[in-house]
Amino acid sequence: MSGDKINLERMMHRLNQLALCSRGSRGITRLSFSRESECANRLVRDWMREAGMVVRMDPLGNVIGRYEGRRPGAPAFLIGSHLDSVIEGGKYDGALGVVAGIEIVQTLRERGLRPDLPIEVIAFCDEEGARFHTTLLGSRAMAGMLREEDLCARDSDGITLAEAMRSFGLDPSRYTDAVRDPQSVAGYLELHIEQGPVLEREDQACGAVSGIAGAARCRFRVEGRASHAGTVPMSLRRDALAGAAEIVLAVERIAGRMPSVVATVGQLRVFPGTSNVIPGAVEGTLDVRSMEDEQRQAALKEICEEAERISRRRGLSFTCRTVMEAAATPCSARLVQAVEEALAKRGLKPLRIPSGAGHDALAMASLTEVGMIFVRCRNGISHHPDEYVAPEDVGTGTAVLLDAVLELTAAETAEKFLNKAVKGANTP
Ligand code: HGY
Ligand code: MN
Ligand code: MN
Repeated sequence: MSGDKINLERMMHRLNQLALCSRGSRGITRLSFSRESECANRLVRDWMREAGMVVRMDPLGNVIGRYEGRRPGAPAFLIGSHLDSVIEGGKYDGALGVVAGIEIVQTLRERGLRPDLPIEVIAFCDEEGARFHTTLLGSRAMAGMLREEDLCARDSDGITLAEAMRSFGLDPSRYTDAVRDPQSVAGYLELHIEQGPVLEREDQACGAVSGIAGAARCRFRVEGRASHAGTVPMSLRRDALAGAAEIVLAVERIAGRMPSVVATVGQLRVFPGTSNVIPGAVEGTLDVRSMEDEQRQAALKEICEEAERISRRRGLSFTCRTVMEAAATPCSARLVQAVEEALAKRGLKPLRIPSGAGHDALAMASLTEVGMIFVRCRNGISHHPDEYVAPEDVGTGTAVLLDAVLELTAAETAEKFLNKAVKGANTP
């Protein structure tokens, strides 16, 4: 069996159907626990069933399809990605990995093939964190890293994650039931667009991911004093937005001095936010990443110290809270090798690319061995309506995924998993 047998036309049609599950008219906006995400979940559930999988939704809202293997009770090999998007993002980020996972199982089924290990395809509910700023929600829950306090995160309308989950028919108090037993899984492989320029520069459709950058996501608040915009002299103001603006420039300056670090203030909310009131408070998000954990931690420390200095000088207060932190994570040598063998099978170079972007694989690495396959995307553009992947690259990436999964779920390469008695795991 070779990866050439996938049905590319079906995949492109499904990617276009998923793209319709979006709010607004510019790019893709499909936030977690929204009408748009329910629309996507429904499609994915139907496709998983069509592919011969038994489908369930876990307590966090991850949609999981299972295709039994020939060895009953053997740990499952996991593939998948996320269904949520950023605001006005692209139609391939996350969705491509879910559609590709379903496609390879459907291809196996249509050819009457059953691997030794069972395969599970996972459509994670919230990787981006675009709504609650709590990224990797679904995968962190599965890996046992979600904390009760995460359920109290609020979106821009003040709705908590727990309330959003309840409105979706989920019981947030059962979040710990989403945790998987490490004994019940045999690895996780995610296909994802590169969201960067390397594959284009190397003129190659796809490559193996060597590791994923560590990240810290923070929320900060700058507090001053709201006052009349017409009567307070400039020298007597405690303008929270002017202070926040100086802090944003300090973030850019500090990260700019540290080659392996990137830092972004992606969101600023001004209070009370009317044109004739001096801003009394500003709330913002801070995203700091690096392949070097010490560099990331040093950058965050220096940013906060500089923000406090700026605030003191301006008679403001500055507070900052880390809402999510993940260490830089290497991919498993076993999975990288399987991907490189699959690349070589197609005459592709064994390219290894570090991922500056975060992925569910970052959280899943706390549960099991992880690997990723990157697919070329035009000009490296992502998190933007212009995100684009050529259909032939979708086909090549999915074929590489199928070949790698066939290798990783076969008895001779998975024997260390096959004779592992699955100790009461919650194998669904
Ligand atoms: O933010 C990221 O790196 C990913 O797209 N969630
Ligand atoms: Mn993504
Ligand atoms: Mn993304």
